[in-house]
Amino acid sequence: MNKVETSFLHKNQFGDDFLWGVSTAAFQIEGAHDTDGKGPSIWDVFTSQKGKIKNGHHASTACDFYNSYQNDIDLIRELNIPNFRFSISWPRIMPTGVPPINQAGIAYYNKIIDALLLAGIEPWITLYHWDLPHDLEQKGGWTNRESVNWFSAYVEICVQNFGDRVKNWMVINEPSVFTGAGYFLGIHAPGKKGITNYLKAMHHVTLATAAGAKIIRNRIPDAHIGTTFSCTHIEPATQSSKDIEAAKRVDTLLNRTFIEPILGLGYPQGDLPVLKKLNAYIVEDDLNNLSFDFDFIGLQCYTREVVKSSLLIPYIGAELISAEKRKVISTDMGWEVYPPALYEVLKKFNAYNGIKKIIITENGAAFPDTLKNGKVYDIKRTHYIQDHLEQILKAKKEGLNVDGYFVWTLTDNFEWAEGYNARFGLIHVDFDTQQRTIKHSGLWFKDFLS
Ligand code: IFM
Repeated sequence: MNKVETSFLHKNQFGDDFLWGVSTAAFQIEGAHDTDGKGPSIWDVFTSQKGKIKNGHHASTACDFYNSYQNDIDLIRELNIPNFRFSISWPRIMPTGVPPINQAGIAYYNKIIDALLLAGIEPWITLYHWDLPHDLEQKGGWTNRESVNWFSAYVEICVQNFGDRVKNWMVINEPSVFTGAGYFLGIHAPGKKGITNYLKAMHHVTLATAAGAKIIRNRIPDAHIGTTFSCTHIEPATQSSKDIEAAKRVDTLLNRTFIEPILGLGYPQGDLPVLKKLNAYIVEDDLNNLSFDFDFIGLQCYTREVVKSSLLIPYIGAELISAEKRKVISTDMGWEVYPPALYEVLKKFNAYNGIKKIIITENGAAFPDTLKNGKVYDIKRTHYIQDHLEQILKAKKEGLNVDGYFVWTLTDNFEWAEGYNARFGLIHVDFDTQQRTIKHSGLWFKDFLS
């Protein structure tokens, strides 16, 4: 008998107030890339460039959530999931990133919010999940300090239009990932490279996070405001002092650099000297404007990283040893399956004084699905979720702060540079027909939440 039948997990073990949900992002699901006045985002442009995305995939249609949202909301209800996280596409409501507003875009998100509320599902909005309007990128995107003002104006429009019904807000999704991959490595949109682009983007995004949160607080007094960070448990490859120091630098970069200024601790320049270069972009009062007292912090953890010292890697002097090299079990993303990482990051972030509440706003896995007789079997994903929930239970039993868990993600979708091959959904999507089939993991989650 496999573990699915023997799992004794039930949502009641996590307490009545624990929040259960599922997370998505506009660009990964909506499609309708130029419908009803939407402007191009940096991802529309990036995906149209040759060689950027595996197999030449693009997201012009994606899961067609733009048209099939009602069907997908019905599926969320069928799965007993009470909270739905989605993001607003900035260029859908402001095609060039700045006014004028595209009223059709506002109307679209109003329809989604109203349909969710009618279905008894609580909407959770992410304001920025990586799809910057292309016109703003032409002006430098996040490397331009003006981006803080552009973003603030966009946040104003969102809260004015949706704040009467939406109380749960997340300002920015995973700043370390989109600045690192998009402005330093050039493997995500907008494809920029280099330390200068990266550090400028880092500072402006952090300022924008605090500025956006303040706007929400001022406009929606009863809002529940958070922002999300990707995080990972870091271990040194050996107990040599070189590897331990290297692991500390990687931990600083991946886990601390974006959250510490928000918590009022400033950038961790002492533990990662390259961050001192940020001082060139920090102007008067910036340090005061970097922090905000969030109601919750969203943590998104998928794996751990094992680190060794390496003189060949500039700025950080460290290298990640891939799961493949370590010959450990991994997902289709090449990420090690290591559930204790979730417990470890909960312990780590609980140690900060300034965090009021922690919600796991993303966790999930890309594994291949087996289709047989109209059913979709994905036992590995089911186990992955169960094993991570067990780590949360362990943390809760030890009294650690953790108040919610959102699965990444509802349907298989466009997984950025990986295209459609990495399937993370609780619901299988046939991308030729757009047919949805609830997977075994979705059925298990439904039962668990019943
Ligand atoms: O698909 C992404 C999501 O957009 C951000 N967090 C990680 C997920 C899996 O890679």
